[in-house]
Amino acid sequence: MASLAFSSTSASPVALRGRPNKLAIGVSQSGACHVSARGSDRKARIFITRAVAVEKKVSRFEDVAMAPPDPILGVSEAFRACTNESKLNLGVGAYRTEDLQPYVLKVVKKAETLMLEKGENKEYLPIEGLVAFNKATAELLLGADNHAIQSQRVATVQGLSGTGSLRLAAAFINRYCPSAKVLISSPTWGNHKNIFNDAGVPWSEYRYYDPKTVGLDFEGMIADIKAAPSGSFILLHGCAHNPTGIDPTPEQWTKIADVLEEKGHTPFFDVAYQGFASGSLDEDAFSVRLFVERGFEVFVAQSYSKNLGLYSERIGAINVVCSSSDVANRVKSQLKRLARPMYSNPPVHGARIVANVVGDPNLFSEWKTEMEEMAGRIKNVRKRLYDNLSQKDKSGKDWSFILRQIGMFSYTGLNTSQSENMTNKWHVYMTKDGRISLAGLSLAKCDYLADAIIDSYHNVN
Ligand code: PLA
Repeated sequence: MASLAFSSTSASPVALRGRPNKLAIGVSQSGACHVSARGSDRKARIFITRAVAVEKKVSRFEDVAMAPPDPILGVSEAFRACTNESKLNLGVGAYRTEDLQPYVLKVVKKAETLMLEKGENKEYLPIEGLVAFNKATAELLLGADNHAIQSQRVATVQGLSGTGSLRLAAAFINRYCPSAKVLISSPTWGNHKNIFNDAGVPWSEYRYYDPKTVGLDFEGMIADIKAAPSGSFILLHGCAHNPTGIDPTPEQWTKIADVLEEKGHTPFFDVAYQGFASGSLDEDAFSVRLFVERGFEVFVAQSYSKNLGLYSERIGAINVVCSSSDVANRVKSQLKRLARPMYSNPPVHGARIVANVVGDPNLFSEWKTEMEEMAGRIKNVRKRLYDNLSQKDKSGKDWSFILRQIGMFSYTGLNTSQSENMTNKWHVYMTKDGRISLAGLSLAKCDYLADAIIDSYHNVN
């Protein structure tokens, strides 16, 4: 007779209820199953069928604790559960129309129609992804005439959007630069820390945001980057810093490059908002192009979630600009080697959309127009929110920092309790760090939001 011991707090015979029951299951050769209890209940013996025994079996994962909700994506779950009519989801950075509806770009629909007409197949992609996409994405980032591209010094591998591309690069750093540390800005997009933690890459923070000026702590940033061990990877947001919406000026980028050069650090750019910050793809690639121009070896993770609205297609790339084509070939081969056991090869649909849009001059120019429209709507909402706040708030507080921030977000300066008040009292769903996504706001809702912010700022500590 085989037997298996396990403990249960679930429904059990009346005699055992309320006690942590130590039970033993026995299965006889006939397939009948009996359960016996230990200690004072030892005599209790119940014959049950095998099926019932399986139902009552306690999980081997009993000690697995409930994970906390994700600080960003968990906000959307809470929003969905809320029944209040005034509710607003300003948590995740996802673009909405003025009617607060999700938006599929017209160029995306056109590209998809073309793909259907061509009758594309669903064969596996190579590990590195769609070749036409990899070419298009590197050119979009660096400019088609960029010397690094022309001399084949860029290793590009299609990734599972921005997050997956960052994760692949982190795995590469862990394997090939095991003693190197990554420096990330304080604050940064919350998932950066998870990505490097899970990849086993040590990280620390450099100063970035100065609450006093609600601006960049440039001196602090430079001092911390200088103090980092030589050869560190410095994670930089290419444009539209998340969550602060504060970017270095071109002069400051030059100074940052000087310090990285001096210290032998490697820049690692996260470009999740190209075209979404200024409305111009080229302008938003300024920082990355500057570092490439200066001869750095550079990591750049790209995402098409925001600028092409391809959130759930999971399309992006990791580019490693290397000092020679030979090194680039080897780096690419190792990125592929890392990708293969993780997810084998990437999905094709989003890659084809990007390749079609970027590769067709008409679609490309239509995309730029639509992107300008999206960036423009966010700018209008930003301005309206500022106007409402300045008109309604009689305390004399200067809200102009909202106008100086760029991209999808505004970092309001509201603390955790104030942010909680926004949600609990006003049904405005947002992250606890005081960040609001202006892409989820309409002109019509700015008035309501301004009331919520003023109340939370002045009446909650
Ligand atoms: N990098 C930064 C700086 C981001 O803000 C985001 C997305 C990503 C990478 C990854 O996006 P992707 O994987 O979809 O390409 N940040 C969002 C969503 C918009 C999120 O948290 O996943 C945000 O609300 O912050």
